[in-house]
Amino acid sequence: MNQDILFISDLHISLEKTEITRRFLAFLENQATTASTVYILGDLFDAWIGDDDNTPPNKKIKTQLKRLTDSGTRVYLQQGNRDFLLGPRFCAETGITLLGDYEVIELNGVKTLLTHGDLLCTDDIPYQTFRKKSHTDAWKDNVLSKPILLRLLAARWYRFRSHLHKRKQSQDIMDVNQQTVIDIMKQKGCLRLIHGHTHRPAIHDFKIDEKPAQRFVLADWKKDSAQLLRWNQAGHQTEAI
Ligand SMILES: [Mn+2]
Repeated sequence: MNQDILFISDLHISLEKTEITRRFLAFLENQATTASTVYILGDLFDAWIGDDDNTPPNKKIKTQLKRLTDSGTRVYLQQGNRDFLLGPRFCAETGITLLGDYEVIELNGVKTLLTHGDLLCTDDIPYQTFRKKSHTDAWKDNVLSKPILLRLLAARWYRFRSHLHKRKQSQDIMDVNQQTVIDIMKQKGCLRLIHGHTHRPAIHDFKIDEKPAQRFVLADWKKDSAQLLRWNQAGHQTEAI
């Protein structure tokens, strides 16, 4: 039995980005079926407006995820800042397991912290303020009670605002805050962190209390490039999809 563990994030699947959807469906049928476990570390979708939205390509993706989990591959998902409304119904329909904002797993005997990454960008104060508000039950209940069409329009508006926000902010503010990274890794007792969100794929080496630590940043998927991070007994490698 293959014990490979695959990590992906930031696919930002949407109706318009047909090539990314195609790549993801191919990934589910190929690499994912030969792995023991797949971790999707957030922003699978460019906008998720509720588990009741079955507009394309959502239904097809749910069906293929279900097929994968039925075949025995475990799939774990963290919410991103774009798809934090992914909930229990989506999990029930696909057989995937939703993880919390911070999850600690063991990879080759090393405690490894998983997170989407937006919580690490603590220099972006307006975003963190919005995040706090939008993660309350009251905010979510209010949004999810609106008709789908209205939510689709609202999502477009948010995406546009987020685009403007990103243009206006300096590059540094949109990246992780190194002190926040160290604080949370110490708090969780981890010397390895894997996250996405920043769209700055890299492996960063640093020290926590004189001990070597590593931060893996997963790549976002684009029309012409997509990546996965593979872990197995031999170690890790980045692969193009
Ligand atoms: Mn993100």
